[in-house]
Amino acid sequence: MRLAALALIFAASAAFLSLEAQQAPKAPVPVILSTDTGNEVDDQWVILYLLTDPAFDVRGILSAQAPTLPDPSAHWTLGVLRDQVENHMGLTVHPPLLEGASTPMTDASTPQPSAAARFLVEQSKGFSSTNRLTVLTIGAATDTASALLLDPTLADRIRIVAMGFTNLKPEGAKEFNVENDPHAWQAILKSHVPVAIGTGEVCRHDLSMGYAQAQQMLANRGPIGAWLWDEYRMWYFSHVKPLRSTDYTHNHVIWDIITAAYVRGLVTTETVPRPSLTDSVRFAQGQNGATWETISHVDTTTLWKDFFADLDHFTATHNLPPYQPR
Ligand SMILES: [Ca+2]
Repeated sequence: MRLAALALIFAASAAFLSLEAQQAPKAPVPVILSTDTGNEVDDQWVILYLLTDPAFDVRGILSAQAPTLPDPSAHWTLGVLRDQVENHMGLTVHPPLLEGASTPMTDASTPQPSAAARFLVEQSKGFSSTNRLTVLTIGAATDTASALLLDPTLADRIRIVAMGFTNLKPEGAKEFNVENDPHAWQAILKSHVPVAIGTGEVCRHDLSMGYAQAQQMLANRGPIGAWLWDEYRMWYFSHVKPLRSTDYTHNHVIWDIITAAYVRGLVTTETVPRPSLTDSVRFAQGQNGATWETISHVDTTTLWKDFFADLDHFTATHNLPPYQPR
């Protein structure tokens, strides 16, 4: 009897402790973002989320190359990034912004040196395999892969959360971010760095946003809401809506935010065998026993609620410059 009573008391206090642990605010997650912002309209949402939600401790933002941007593309991206952070968000004090390499890797074992890759190696130094720095890759993976090649021990101190690949079928490896530097992904998959991936297929399913929905969600949200809506609207008319048609049923996808949703714990994932990548950008069998984490679902309702609560709080507490269409 006495033992049973003791066990009951122990179980009750353990349950209380675990509840308390769940309710205690979690420490912010240290992250570095690598983005090809300016190329599409979704990277902006990730930059905003990371810089407005106290759950993220942003240590730096790296500008990534993309062949669709003016040359030298990572330099151009850096300018867009600075404009977004300093002019649209009005931040005079912000995490360091670093320029990445403007050209992709030439093979899977030669790094493209850049200030961004060196910064990533340097920033990782206080981290370990039990306390990893999170690297969000939402453009070409050139700088992240180059950092791994510059210092292979980096694989023991970071984890990568990326938006990339169309789906997990062999031919599904082809996708904008991956095709912008397939060698980078060959190097990442070959290394033992932990990788979580959000594919285009899952983004399309869970992060599609219709014209009316975007308009409604971004209305009355101050200069930043006006900016995001303007960017969405311009992209929608140039890339989504068929020309000379009144068909507004097509959606656009806020692809890259899947990586931030992962860090916020708003996704479901599966751990599956980790593939390798061929030179023709197809998945092939990877090393025996190697795995990666694939995102299968995003809790979109909670994600948008959290995103806009952070944005509204930021707008209410900062003296933002009025939105000037550029
Ligand atoms: Ca992107």
